[in-house]
Amino acid sequence: MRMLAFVLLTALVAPCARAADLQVVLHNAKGQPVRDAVVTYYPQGGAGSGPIRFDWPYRMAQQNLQFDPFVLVVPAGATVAFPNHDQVRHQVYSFSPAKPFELKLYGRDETRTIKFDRVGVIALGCNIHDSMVAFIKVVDTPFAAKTDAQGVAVLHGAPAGPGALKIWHPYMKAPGNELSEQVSAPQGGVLRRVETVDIRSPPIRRNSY
Ligand SMILES: [Cu+2]
Repeated sequence: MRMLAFVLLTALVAPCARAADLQVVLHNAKGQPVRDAVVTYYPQGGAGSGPIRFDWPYRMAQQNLQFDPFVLVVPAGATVAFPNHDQVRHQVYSFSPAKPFELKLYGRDETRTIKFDRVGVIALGCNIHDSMVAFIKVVDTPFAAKTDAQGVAVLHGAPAGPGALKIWHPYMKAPGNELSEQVSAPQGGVLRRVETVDIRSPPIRRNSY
């Protein structure tokens, strides 16, 4: 009888389609954590409709002659701000097919915005400072996160069932700088993947000014 009560209780608190968290832990062959990788998840049954929103700012600042952050994830259709916090002027551009653009020179405490409609990777540079490099990853799934300094990314609320888990890093040795694998999100709880990835050293760029 007690067993039956337990089973009934479990059935009550566990609705049939609970969402799971997907946790990805990335390191390189030396065991060092890999940060700034973008982890996305595409449930086979679709991710639902409606606008995608992330809880971090859609902002690519210029500070201390660098872009900040190094990698920014935004949903397709997002408008990204490019504030300049430096004393000097920057001229931000991209040749990437997903959104080629060039902002005119602009100075301290000024900002510009650009809308990114197409899914893809936008490599950013500055015409004045060759060492400034950053990437915007435009995605079409609500399940997206960046690995932190410990190499960890967590995607919350993935629906139970199969789907494609993708891991992208601008310097990953893989076709399109991306790995993809089929996983199955459990009914609740956490699916944890520990992955070893091969990351190239970034190209050395020096400022020519
Ligand atoms: Cu610059």
